[in-house]
Amino acid sequence: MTLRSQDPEIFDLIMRERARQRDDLELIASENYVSQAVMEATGTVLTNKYAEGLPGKRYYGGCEVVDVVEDLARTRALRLFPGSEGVNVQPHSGAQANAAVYLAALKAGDTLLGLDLSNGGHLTHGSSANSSGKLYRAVHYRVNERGIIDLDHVRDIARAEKPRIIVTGASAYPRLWDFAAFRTIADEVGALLLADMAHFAGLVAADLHPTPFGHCDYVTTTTHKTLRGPRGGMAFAREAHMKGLNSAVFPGLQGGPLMHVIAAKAVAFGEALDPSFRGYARSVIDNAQAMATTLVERGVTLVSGGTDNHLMLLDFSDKSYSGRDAEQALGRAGITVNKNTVPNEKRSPFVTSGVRIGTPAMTTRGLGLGEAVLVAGWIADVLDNWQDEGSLLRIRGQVHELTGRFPVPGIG
Ligand code: DSN
Repeated sequence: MTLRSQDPEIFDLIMRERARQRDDLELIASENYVSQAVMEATGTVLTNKYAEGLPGKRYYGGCEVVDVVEDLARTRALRLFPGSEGVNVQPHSGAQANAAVYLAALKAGDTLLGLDLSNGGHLTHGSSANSSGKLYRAVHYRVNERGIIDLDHVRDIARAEKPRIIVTGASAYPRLWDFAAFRTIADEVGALLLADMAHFAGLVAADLHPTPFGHCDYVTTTTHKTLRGPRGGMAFAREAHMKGLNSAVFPGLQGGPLMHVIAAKAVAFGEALDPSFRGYARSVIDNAQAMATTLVERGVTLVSGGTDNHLMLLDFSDKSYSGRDAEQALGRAGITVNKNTVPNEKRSPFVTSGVRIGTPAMTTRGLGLGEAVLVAGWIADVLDNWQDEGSLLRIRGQVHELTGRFPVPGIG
């Protein structure tokens, strides 16, 4: 029986979400559109299979096919990131990948040093609300008054706190990471070094962001952001750490791997290995920089003044409207973003003084430099008229006219 006939309620909701993704302009920096092939692999019979363990060492029979699938995913992941030594493709998410690294590398109470959440870091980098901040002693570095990570400040904290692990990577940091410099700091204080490259993994794969491989003991990522695969995670480690990492993923944290998602990861890695992926990643950055330039010209304050990667952080600290107001106004204009805290945030995390904007999804549907400038102008128009319903609806019409000309892969 088809989904439509068996469960029309869920079917209709999926159709509504499909239309939303097609008609609105998706600018959430951590989202993307997967290809038809990735989508297809995700919806297959592989969802029926239990495969606890690793290829060749499973706790279930009938794994001869999924063993090959997982081996392909691992091989392609290692090819995609030169310098990587070993990988586990089973983490269900980036959060699970980070938790696995901590479980493998730390003892309860060990010190973890990561970027502060309100300065662009992630919950799993030691937030008190997350297990990483409850099980371990988390301390944080911050960005400077220009919104940039100051390595002297990181070194000072590392020397004072003697962390067991230093975490690099962020959810809302628009600049590049200097992993070689972090390695020097980690070596000086005897710390392990983790790169959570979830946001910029696709840029690393395209050789457009410094690679963490060769510098970091562990590298984690999601697979669905700039890498443009299915929702999921994976974790890399130096060869010497792989046994511990594998045990941390299973049985440490997870049970059966999601083999349908692992198949889709393999498909996405195959796509990212194609030379055309570099062109996509280049456009992601070019579009972000064109949007940043236009927004600054229109008087919008950007944390750090611009971007080197796929995202920018708009700072409304000195405005009457909040991040939540801006998110809602942009939503009414057909532009989807997320409110975000900014450095030295004065408002609550539910309100915030910022909005994060990213270009991975709009670039996937083919929008280029001309459209990026146009869209940035609309964003500035929305902010200037955030309480004027007529202006928001007028812009919504323009947004939908634009998105109508750029089909979404797999949706049309
Ligand atoms: N929620 C993701 C993001 O939006 O960056 C990180 O987990």
